[in-house]
Amino acid sequence: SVAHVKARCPLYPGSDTRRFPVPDDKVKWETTWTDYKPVNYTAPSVLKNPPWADPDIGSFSPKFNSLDGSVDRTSHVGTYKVEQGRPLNPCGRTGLAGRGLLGRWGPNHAADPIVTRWKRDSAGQRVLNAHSKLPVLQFISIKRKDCGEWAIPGGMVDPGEVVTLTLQREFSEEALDSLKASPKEKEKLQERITRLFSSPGLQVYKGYVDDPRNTDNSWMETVAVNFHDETGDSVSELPLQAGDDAGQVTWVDVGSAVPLYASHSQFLETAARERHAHW
Ligand code: RP5
Ligand code: MG
Ligand code: MG
Repeated sequence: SVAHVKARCPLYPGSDTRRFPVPDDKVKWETTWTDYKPVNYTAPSVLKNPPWADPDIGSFSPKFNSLDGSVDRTSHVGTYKVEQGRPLNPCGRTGLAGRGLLGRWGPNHAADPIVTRWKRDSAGQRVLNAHSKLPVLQFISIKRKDCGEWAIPGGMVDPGEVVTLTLQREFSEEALDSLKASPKEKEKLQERITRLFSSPGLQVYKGYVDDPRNTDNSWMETVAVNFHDETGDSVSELPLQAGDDAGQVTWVDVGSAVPLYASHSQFLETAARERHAHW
């Protein structure tokens, strides 16, 4: 796997904790580094013992690298090492030990729904990029409340939840604000969602996410799936409304010029290339 960069951001998100600086050539655990002294940090919100978080290690000894009750502690990238009872980040050092803002020791599983359509002009013709001459894709993007960055409306897989359901649920919560809808509105939203997610979609990524919240012992992994509406008729009618961890929601042109949260640009690049779209 590629060396993470955002997982080494100097200031840990949502805190005033600074990571122990890790240079590129010291990221790999295989590189001996006797002076490595990562800062230990687990956010107060995690230590409060919410239902989505593990207890602190000590009396708690989860089954790593396996299904642990309904919690999936297997990694998409293979078997990870466990040292002194703590799982080791498969991408190497981050300068921070503990869990930071993440609830699970080891992999924290997420799913990322990428809903796309072609960008069209007022006459309904597909818009081509002036340089690449390739048609431009647009995806439904949310502005994350935690960091203000634009992102795919993804979220965590609940224990026992199948990823196909996480994709639909997170899209509904963050891009359609389904949590605040009335029972009647919920029913209508559910109908649209079922239609939109009725195709299997195109899996564009499965693996480690270079997320700024990652630590030496906790990290994000995801499955990113592209649901594309060729005519755009159906997705263009979706009642976009930001909800949950999203502050805004809108259609965003797909391309290398737009900076996105964590490794999300990488997922969109794959989707664009697979669909012969501009990147
Ligand atoms: C990223 O964090 C994943 O790619 C996914 O988009 C997101 C899940 O975390 P929350 O949105 O629930 O914070 O690593
Ligand atoms: Mg969410
Ligand atoms: Mg989310």
